Amino acid sequence: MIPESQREDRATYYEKIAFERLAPLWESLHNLVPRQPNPQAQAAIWKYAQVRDLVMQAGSLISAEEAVRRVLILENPGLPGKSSMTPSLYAGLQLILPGEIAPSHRHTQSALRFIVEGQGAWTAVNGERTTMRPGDFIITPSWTWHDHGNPPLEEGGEPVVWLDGLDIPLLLHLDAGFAENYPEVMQPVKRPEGDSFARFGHNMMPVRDVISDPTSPIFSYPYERSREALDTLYRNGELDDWDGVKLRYVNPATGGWPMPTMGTFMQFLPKDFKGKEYRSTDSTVYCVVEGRGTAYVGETTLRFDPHDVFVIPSWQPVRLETDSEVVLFSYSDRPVLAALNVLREERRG
Ligand code: 1HN
Repeated sequence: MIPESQREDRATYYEKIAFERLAPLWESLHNLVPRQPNPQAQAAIWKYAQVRDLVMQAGSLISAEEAVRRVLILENPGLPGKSSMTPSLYAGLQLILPGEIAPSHRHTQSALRFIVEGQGAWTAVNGERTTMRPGDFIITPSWTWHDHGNPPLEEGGEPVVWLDGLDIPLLLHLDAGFAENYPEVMQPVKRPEGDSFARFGHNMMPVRDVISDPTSPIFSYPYERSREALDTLYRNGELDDWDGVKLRYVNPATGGWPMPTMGTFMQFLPKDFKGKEYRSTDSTVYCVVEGRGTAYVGETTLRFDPHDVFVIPSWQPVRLETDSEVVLFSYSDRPVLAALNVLREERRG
């Protein structure tokens, strides 16, 4: 132990140097350079059965147009007031009602939409609309105009809820956020629905296209396709002891991630799966598409049902178990960690 007199000398010294905007590294070295990640973010789950009514209630409190985006932020209990799920990722549940339009804008933050409930709403990106169905994964690339809409009740519109995933905390940290509103409520539609999928969605692409954009030219990855791939692989005998059958979504033009800052995944776990333990330095947000099970995250047990959202912070040991066949969508900051060469993964035998 340090003698009292020395402690006082040091405290006086720290006050003195603070006037010169100096601080002693030796007091914070262990926190600044931890032996391993020590996340403030906690493993946590949002039960859809508990939040669904609250999301729907927002629908009668404020219009999509007034709200700009009618979203309930999912805030990690370990990061209060930060509007963050993890230090790099944001998550929210967005509601759009029949007949509504969420006005067009653009920002440097990349966004993904994962459709949770309802169908028939559309999102427009780069002059093309895509129709939303449950389980679809949709991209809004950085700095692209985007607006969302839902056909009126008379045309069969129904409330649609999706999970928004954005790299908001990362861009905030980097002070790299820009945003602007489109002069009209909606951007003009310039290409028919399905145009980008026809160009890039069939293991082919336009013959003379040169790809310079890091974000995928496909902006909707329909659930039907992803589900069929997982199903076929499982029937062919594919089953990893940790992940079950897990695929990552790709940018078809590069083979890389769909977006520079977020990786996305879809996995299938059979009934009574008892996954082995793993951990990774990417922080992952999961959305349950089908089935029931449990994620054991360190000391925390997360029981999940369809449409629940849960988060696994960096380097937390996790095991997945199931009561039924399960399909999980997830997104993480893996491309960022990989680009910085600090992606670590440990799969325990
Ligand atoms: C945004 O533009 C959307 O376009 C959703 O749907 C959530 C959260 C923060 C900032 C922009 C959207 C957002 C957002």
